[in-house]
Amino acid sequence: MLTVWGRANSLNVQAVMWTIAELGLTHQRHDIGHVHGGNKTSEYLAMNPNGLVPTVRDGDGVPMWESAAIVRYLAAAYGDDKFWPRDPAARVQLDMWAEWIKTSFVPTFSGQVFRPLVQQGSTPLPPEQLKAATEAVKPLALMLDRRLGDGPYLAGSDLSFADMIIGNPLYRYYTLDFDRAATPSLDAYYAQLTARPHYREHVMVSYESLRTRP
Ligand SMILES: N[C@@H](CCC(=O)N[C@@H](CS)C(=O)NCC(=O)O)C(=O)O
Repeated sequence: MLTVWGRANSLNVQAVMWTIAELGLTHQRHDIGHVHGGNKTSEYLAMNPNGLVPTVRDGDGVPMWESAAIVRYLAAAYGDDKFWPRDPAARVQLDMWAEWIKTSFVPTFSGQVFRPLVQQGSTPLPPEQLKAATEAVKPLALMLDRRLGDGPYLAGSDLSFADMIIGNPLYRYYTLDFDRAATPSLDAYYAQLTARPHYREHVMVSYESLRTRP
């Protein structure tokens, strides 16, 4: 039994929950973080010194944090060879894109576009700031679009751990109202993900409550 600490509307919790669901693993989740609080208590910090969500425990194992590391753990522990290629040379071709989305796409999109827009409150973002931010996202979306090609998934016909990390921010990317690059392959990839029941349940989660700071 897996125990997950983290609220359902956290991007990083969603990657873990989607993975758990795709792998069909038994779990329980506790709402922690943002309006729920609970992530700065000494008990929580003893599990996750970052004080962020998610934190996961597999049975009575040592707690894990950092969502992408948790996704990789779950994939390696419970996924088949398609979900987690055992061949390091095959796996790195997927993993480099998973790493890239966490370290390039998400900081640019979430940091410069999503969070400023969602948290702008009654003071709209200056148009020139928004324009510069959206222009910064476009080459990254185009890069992913070129890599995806015919898909339907990053690895081709089979869903893998890398899709858990790459597909995860796309719900916010596609539902936020802002100027996106024309990316037919990325659009088709997102459409494919939205047809998956577990993606719909765990990733397509409203972010309306994030408009209010706790
Ligand atoms: N790199 C970490 C980032 C974790 C993170 O920033 N979590 C956010 C939610 S997405 C958080 O805990 N925010 C504070 C809160 O929810 O109270 C990961 O991928 O797990």
